[in-house]
Amino acid sequence: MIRIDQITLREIHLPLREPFRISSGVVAERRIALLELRDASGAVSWSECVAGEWPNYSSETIDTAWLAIEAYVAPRVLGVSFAAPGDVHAALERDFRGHQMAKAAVEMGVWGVAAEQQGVPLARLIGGVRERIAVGISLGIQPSPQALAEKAAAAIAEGYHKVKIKIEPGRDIAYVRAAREALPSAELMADANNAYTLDDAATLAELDALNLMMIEQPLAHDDLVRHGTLQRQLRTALCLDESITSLERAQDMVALGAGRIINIKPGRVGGFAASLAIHDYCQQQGIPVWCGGMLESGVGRAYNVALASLPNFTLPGDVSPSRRYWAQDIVSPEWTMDAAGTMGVPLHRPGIGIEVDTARVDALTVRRAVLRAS
Ligand code: OSB
Ligand code: MG
Repeated sequence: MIRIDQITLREIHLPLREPFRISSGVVAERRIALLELRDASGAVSWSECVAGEWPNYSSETIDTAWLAIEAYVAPRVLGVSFAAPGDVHAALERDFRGHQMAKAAVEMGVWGVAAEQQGVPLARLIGGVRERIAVGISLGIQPSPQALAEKAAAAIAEGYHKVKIKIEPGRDIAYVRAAREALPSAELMADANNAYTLDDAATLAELDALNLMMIEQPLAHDDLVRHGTLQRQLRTALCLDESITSLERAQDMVALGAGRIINIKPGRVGGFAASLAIHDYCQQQGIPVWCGGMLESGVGRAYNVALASLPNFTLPGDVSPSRRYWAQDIVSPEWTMDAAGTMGVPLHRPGIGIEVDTARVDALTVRRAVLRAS
């Protein structure tokens, strides 16, 4: 039984070590919404809303999520008794469309609180089986193919198991080819964040020659049908990110042949219950999954690490160590990668496995709201 009686919502500003550029925009400083949830029994956990600064990845932003959490999501959870954290998702979906990232921030926080309350690590609570996860890196669009090849080579030398290359029209084939020539046998993939249409199919087919693990979300965020058309023209597997907003969309991907791999981001699908359902469905269907990232702080990362410990997360995720993003993370210990390119799943303490540096969070906070049951 779990009953959340208080949620403290904060916005912090955290500068990235270097700007991150994708086809639809660039971010240099993250605006991150953090939640601190307290259960009636006194158990406390933190969670993070992964909505971006601008609606270029999905329609949500930190500002829409802030409003949605205050006005619609928190009132459905505060003071309500849930038998299990898995029950929160259905309560948030009933007569309440969209706002997946806002819903996920609260829903995942309830999973974190449940782990605290039950005295188990979050990864164990959700059925994780790995003690360490393989780490990949997502490289933003670089100024030149040469610059990209150098970054990719440095990442592989550091131990990363996979290098994801952001692409857009005009910065695609030459860039990926340069990385492939520098790294003939490395696990490389490309992510277009919706930048292409079927008119670009010939360009995308050129990527087939570069032996990529997959091409992520080349076409529009909500377009499964055309991804199906494109997949039939390519040898390389398509991986869907933006398009998979629920279990049903994962089922549609399979029905339409719109892709062969799914990047699961719990924020994009409304939280852990939906992530677990997609994971289980993909496992039955023989579809490998991996955990995506949204440039999370160490708080959001804790949830991604726990998720990536599930059995069908068989491909390295975009769950990189704290120092890849931040001069200093807001958690202790920071997330680290060993020389073998793996990250430990925290299994020796209950809850999400890290402490939040609250003094630092206070210093970085630009707004704050305390929400209670009415
Ligand atoms: O498409 O996976 C994406 C970051 C922001 C928005 C979209 C994406 C990304 C990443 C970053 O690729 C992955 C990470 O957190 O390291
Ligand atoms: Mg992506």
